[in-house]
Amino acid sequence: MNRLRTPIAIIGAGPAGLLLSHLLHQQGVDSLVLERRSRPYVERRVRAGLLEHTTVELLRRAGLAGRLDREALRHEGLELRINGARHHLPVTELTGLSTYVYGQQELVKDLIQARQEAGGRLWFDTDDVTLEIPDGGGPCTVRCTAQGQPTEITCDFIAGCDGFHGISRRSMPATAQPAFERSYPSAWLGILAAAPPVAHELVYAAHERGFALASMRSPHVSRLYLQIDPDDELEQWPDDRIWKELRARLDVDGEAGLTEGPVLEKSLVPLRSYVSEPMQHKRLFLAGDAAHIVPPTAAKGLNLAVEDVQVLSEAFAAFYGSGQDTLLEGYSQRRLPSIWEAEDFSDWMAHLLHRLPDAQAYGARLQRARLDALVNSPTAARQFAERYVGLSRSFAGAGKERAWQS
Ligand code: RFL
Ligand code: PHB
Repeated sequence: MNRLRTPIAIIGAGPAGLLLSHLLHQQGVDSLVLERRSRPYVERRVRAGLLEHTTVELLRRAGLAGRLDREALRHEGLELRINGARHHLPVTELTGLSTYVYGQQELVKDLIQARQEAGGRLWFDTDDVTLEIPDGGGPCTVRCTAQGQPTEITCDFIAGCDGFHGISRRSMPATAQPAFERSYPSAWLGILAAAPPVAHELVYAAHERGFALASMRSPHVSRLYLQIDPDDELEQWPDDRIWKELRARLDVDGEAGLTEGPVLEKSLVPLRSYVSEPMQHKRLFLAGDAAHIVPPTAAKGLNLAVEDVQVLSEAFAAFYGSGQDTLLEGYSQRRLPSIWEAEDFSDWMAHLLHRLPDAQAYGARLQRARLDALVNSPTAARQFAERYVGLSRSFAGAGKERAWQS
């Protein structure tokens, strides 16, 4: 049995775990990152693409935006296509802030490189992780198989950054972790294709056949999504069916602006919302998708993960700097108002744009009223833009007293 000690064991080398370890290092706190998958696997995993201004600013301040600043695409607006009619939303004009398109796997590559250059400890291919968090306080234990060897790590704290299906949240007793969740009667089929983007901005299409999103990763690579039935399997969606359906949903006057190309990757994503509240159990702290999930429609998950680890790294640094645990104990309370604002906007945007199971129902009429307001009311457009760029999260009430109690 190998035995070692680290101040903080971080479970998961996704954006949350890697960035946390980088920010801790910059504040003089050591950590060890344990990742179940191989390095090539995490560097190739295609997921998010849209980063908020605040996320990019944080990456710049952390010295992580060199390649991002050269390669990311800066966007000032988006296009809505509602049953074949175009509507432009000038997001930057309405908020003063831009959004950026930069693939999550590119960010993960940048983070891994930065950690390795700084001599950070990242253990890939680490299996059988189990956590022991003593009830009475005191050090935690992480057991795992690392490089084929049974290994025991003693640490002051564990940061659970292992995503929605990870071990960390499941290591909390059910009583310590009331969960709030919602599922949706849809899934997303996503493809990455070697084809130029549909437009220079993102196109969100609310069509009677279902939602479609035309995003991108570069001027030569498109990222495209279709709302599909949650029970559908990938085999039911050969490439020609996907292109045909995208064409139908993105169509404006017989023209979708779509160029077909080889499909490089194809995946299914169930839509769900989930919040673990609180995000802490004794010396275990959850961050990113391990703590909360949103439907990807509003592009919030990665941005929330970045905010979580910024707050958590400051709290750990305060603990190691002055022995104060006030910020650590306040972590959930500080994060939850922003998280709930993003949960609300993501849920609202999912309901706004996805085809509902019964197109004749009351909910479908509400959807139509909301789309009318968004297109016709400058106030509604401004509010949407503020929520889309994440500005509204800064008003979400962290650290403020509630006038009412629930
Ligand atoms: P991740 O990325 O899931 O990383 C968790 C890591 O933990 C590892 N792991 C374990 N390691 C050790 N032991 C175990 N037992 C382990 N179990 C798991 C995993 O292998 C993995 O490496 O979580 P993290 O770091 O919290 O990052 C969250 C983001 O990945 C997620 O929120 C975003 O991808 C969400 N998202 C989007 N967010 C945005 O802000 N903007 C977007 O444009 C956006 N688009 C999207 C998205 C998510 C999507 N899908 C696939 C759900 C588009 C899609 C289609
Ligand atoms: C993406 O490019 O993956 C993406 C962009 C915008 C969204 C969701 C996903 O709202």
